[in-house]
Amino acid sequence: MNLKIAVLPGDGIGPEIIKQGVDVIDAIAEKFGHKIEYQEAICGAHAIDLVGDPFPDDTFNICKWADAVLFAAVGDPRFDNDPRAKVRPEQGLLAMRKKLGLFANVRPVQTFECLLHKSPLKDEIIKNADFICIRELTGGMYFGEKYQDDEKAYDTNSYTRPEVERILRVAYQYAIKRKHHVTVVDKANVLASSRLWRQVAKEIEKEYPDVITDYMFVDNASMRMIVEPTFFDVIVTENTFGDILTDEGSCISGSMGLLPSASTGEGTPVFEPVHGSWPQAAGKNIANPLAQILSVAMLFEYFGLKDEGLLIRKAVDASLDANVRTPEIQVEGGEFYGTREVGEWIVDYINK
Ligand code: GGG
Repeated sequence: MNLKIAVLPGDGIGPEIIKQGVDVIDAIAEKFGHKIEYQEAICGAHAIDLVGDPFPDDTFNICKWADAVLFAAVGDPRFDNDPRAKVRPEQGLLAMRKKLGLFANVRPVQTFECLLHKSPLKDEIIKNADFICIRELTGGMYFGEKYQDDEKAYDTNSYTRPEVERILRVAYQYAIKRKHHVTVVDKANVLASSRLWRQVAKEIEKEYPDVITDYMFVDNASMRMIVEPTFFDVIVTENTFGDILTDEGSCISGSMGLLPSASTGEGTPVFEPVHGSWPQAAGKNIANPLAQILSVAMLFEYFGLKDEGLLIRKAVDASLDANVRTPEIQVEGGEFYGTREVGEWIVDYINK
């Protein structure tokens, strides 16, 4: 297969982890005979510094040229410390999703047998946890009208029926290929937007009689995820709740550095780790590249290249089993591997 891939490293640890992702793509392409063409583009704080825009038109054009975008992370504390900053790195990520029409963010949460001890949760509770969160990605508070002055600020959580319908259908499509169970997560006891979600979901669920649908307030879902994560199969929820719940999901896997994601919809799909740019770790060769590498597995799987995805997943499992791990998931007394060394180990495994 010929694939054109846009590579967007972004900020912080982004350039280090994406290099490992690209090396894995190259190794897979070599092994399976695919031809990959890359174009690299700027975004986030790096792009603000260079051209004053976190998602410049040139970057958008490269994304449109590509069959897939491999993205790392954006974010820079310089902007966090300036609450009045007119432009923020995260706006680049939101602009990319909006302009490419990527309304569905698929975030799988799974456990790795050998990392169970790394979770703050009890092994027997989490050991078979395996669910996906379908996060609505182009609506809600992140995109609603905003206002801020020194005395007052607001964000608007707005959803339309078509926006809710299409993301619910994505969730059901996943559920029928999995365990036929959808949990709609909302805050319908308080929020009007959630009541619209629930109303639309009650209609859509009738179209999928083979799928069990249940409804859960987000506060309850966040507790249930900790005390009984095996309850879940497919969670579908709005933008903000999905962002927060999936970070919580990293406690089940054992590290934020393990969760990949795929964002799909109308335009070029984007594959990126769930985690952010971890600026404090930038350049130190300590960031876990596995979320980025697993995002590469999702990229190949998206194009129907199952064996390629499977080999990457096998390589990741083997690296963890062999204790080839970055500091945050290493066993006590174990040798730390760097970002680069974990990536190289996985490439060697693929080349074998
Ligand atoms: N790779 C994900 C990333 O860069 N996250 C930083 C961020 O701005 N997250 C907000 C979001 O995903 O909506």
